[in-house]
Amino acid sequence: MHNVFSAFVGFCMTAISAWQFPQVLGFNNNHPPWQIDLLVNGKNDPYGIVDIDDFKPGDIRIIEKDLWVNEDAKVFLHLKDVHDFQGLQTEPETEEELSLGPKSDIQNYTTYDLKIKNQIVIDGNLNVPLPNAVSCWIPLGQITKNQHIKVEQSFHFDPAVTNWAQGDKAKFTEVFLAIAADNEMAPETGSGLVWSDELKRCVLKPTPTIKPTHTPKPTHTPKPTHTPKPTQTPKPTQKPLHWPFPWGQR
Ligand SMILES: [Ca+2]
Ligand SMILES: [Ca+2]
Repeated sequence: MHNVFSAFVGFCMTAISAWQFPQVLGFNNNHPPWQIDLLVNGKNDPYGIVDIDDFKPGDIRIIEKDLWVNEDAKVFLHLKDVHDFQGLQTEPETEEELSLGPKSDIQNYTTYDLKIKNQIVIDGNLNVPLPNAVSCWIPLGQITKNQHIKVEQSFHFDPAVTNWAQGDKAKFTEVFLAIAADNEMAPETGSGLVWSDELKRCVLKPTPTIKPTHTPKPTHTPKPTHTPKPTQTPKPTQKPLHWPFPWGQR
């Protein structure tokens, strides 16, 4: 009855630039009721799903997982908590890091792509840096109950990486989430990042546009009451003057 699974996946490069994926896996038992039961590689406790080694710079490493849900579901993937380590220090690495300074951020030299049921979620041609796929829920789409669905993650390590990366390691946690297919919620990680379907990477959540508050219409100004025209003062009748004037007016 577990529907969230966390996989602790690690990279490491050996002294001969080979990569390995040691991992510590765990899962979350205490899930909200709106989540759907999800199995990853057939297990509620998928310890040891990923185990990859000999991953050379320039290599493409593909990791497949099988998902299964007991109800039609929308599935999301969250990669989080990326950390890098120096691991084994080789002599050429130590020499190069004398000028570079300590450096082990191999995740910044790794691009990531993702497919589910052979449908592309993150296209490899986009060369999305792995850190840009971290800290948001990546929607994987809807899957049908009681079917085995293949998820394929690819990691591409920069072929131009030099000695500084020898023996270096990076690790991150991954979490799958399944919710009911008719659930319209968009899960958030709390990191402030959300998935951009346009850019195919995690981006800062846009600040919601605040609608201006409604400006009330001015209250109706009553028309002035009809002011009666002043009554017309009749012009005094003028006595017409007639020619010839009466003698008495000359
Ligand atoms: Ca290093
Ligand atoms: Ca190292």
